[in-house]
Amino acid sequence: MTKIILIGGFLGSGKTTLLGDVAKRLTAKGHKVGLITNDQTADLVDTKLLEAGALNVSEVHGSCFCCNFDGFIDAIQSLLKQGAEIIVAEPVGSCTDLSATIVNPLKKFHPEWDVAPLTVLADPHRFLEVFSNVPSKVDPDALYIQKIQLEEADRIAVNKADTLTKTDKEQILVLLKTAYPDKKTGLISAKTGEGIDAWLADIQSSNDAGTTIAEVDYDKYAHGEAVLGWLNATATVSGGTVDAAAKLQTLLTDFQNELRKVNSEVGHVKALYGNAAGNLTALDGVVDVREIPPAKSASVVFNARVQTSPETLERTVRDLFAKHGLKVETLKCLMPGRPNPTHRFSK
Ligand SMILES: Nc1nc2c(ncn2[C@@H]2O[C@H](COP(=O)(O)OP(=O)(O)O)[C@@H](O)[C@H]2O)c(=O)[nH]1
Ligand SMILES: [Mg+2]
Repeated sequence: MTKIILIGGFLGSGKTTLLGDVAKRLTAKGHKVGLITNDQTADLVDTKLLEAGALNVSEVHGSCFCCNFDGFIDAIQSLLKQGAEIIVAEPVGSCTDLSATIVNPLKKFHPEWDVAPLTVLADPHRFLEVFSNVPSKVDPDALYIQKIQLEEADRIAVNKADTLTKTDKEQILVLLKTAYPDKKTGLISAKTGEGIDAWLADIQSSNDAGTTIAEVDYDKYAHGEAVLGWLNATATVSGGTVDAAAKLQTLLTDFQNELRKVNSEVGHVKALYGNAAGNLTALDGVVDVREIPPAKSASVVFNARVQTSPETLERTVRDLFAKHGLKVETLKCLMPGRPNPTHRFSK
């Protein structure tokens, strides 16, 4: 039976990293895996990054899975036609209410598929912003989205365990057990593989998908998304992409410094630059740049989700690109619209 695995979680929590890791683990066991990425608009870093890892990826763009359920189904069916047996999908990081709008509709309308429990990832720092007194620059309604994501999850995995001390881990495990005594929760690292085999074995053999439907205040949800400016751009590099990793590090650090001047919290900034990939997942976070298999073109792909207006974000990115010798090829900047799901199950 075709297996559908959904991995949700807020921007920057590690979904794409986990998709890549899971695909490799399942492929090594002889399974044919198809991945689905999702975004409000085209030119998605996640898709190109996963493709660079030689994985089979289908992208749903223009709308999130919940508001374009049929587009999601089309993507699944196209991967199945190509022989996929297990589909792993990553919804947009600012989306929630997935149990009501995707998991339960999938179970009802496609009983021929086996839907795995909905896993929601959380970045440990963001998790502590939601559950302890760690101060946060994130808009309260965006924090509300993260809370609902966790509430509706069948499994919660606090990711990036490799960055945590023993004391941090203990604190997070206690908070998880206190807030969600009835859920299976734990710590994983998509980077080192810690906890992944056990989690994967569990969701592959369980049939409790979509058990919880959260009560969602769509006004708060819509506002939590609307505080984020959303920009996807591609560019060419006038000086070529020699020393790509160093150039990307400078580009992202400059961008971080510009955002610091106006104190705009970062949801996720991600970029591909030649054979380098880079991420920034918080305004005060560390720019993470690494080498990847050489990209097919020398283009730069740049995606930013930042707590600011689309106009300010676009101006800042255009100035940044000009300063770094990048010529814009495509650029789309928007504020996510009010979510209007294709289906919503109330129980
Ligand atoms: N240290 C560490 N970093 C991680 C881990 N998983 C993801 N990341 C990093 O977190 C950033 C965001 O990851 P990504 O998978 O793109 O997040 P997404 O927005 O949820 O898809 C990237 O810099 C990743 O390298 C992890 O387990 N440990
Ligand atoms: Mg992603």
